[in-house]
Amino acid sequence: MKAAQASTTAQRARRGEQLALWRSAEREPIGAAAVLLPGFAAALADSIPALLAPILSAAPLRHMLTPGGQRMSVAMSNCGAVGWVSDRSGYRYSPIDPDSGRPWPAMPGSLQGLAQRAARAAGFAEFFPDACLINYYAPGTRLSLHQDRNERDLTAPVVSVSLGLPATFLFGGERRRDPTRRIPLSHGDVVVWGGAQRLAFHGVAALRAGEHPATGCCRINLTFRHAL
Ligand code: MD3
Ligand code: FE
Repeated sequence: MKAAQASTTAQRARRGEQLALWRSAEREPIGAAAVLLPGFAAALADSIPALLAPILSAAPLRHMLTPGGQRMSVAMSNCGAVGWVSDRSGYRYSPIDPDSGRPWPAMPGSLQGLAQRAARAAGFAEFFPDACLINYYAPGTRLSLHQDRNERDLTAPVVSVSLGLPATFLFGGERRRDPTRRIPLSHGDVVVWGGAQRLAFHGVAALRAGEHPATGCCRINLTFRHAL
């Protein structure tokens, strides 16, 4: 009975993903190698916050310090073999949560599977995420323009899953001063960033206050990475 229910949920997720792929001829190119998959995670999205609860109780959200000593506006945690950390000595991936001294919680198989299917749908057949960064946005939280370049193999994509309140993603070019495009991201949207777009400057505009049934007053973004 339990197994039958579990496979039904998984089947529903696959069907939702297939529909999402068909619906809008479904690959909206943002740039040469960034693919927006609107609603790709819709079937799983409502259940992800419950999946994150035990992870966030073992590795609570925290505001890390930038190398310059500024407290980040986004609260973060991680699951997976390694997690992204920042402090006065720099940005890096670490197998240990510096706040607890213990390994990060494991990445749930259902999330890893979702990220792999999204990567495959965007043309990345082989994607083995070993890190999932959990970003928590309260109203007013923003993420300033930056590049993600701490991953060893920059040919691997980054898969982003948006949950809860909508946000405006800012997508720039290869130089910080390049103009940015504003891309709305909603609950259940997935973006796969790879290839030519992998080192683009990007950020998130200040989150507008609101209420969402899945997350309450906030937005959560998961980014799956092959870090090591
Ligand atoms: C484009 N997160 O965690 S996800 C980050 O919504 C980050 O929390 C944002 O930027 C968020 O580093 C945006 C989309 C994203 C993630 C990684 C990228 C876009 C990217 C790496 C390269 C290019
Ligand atoms: Fe980023």
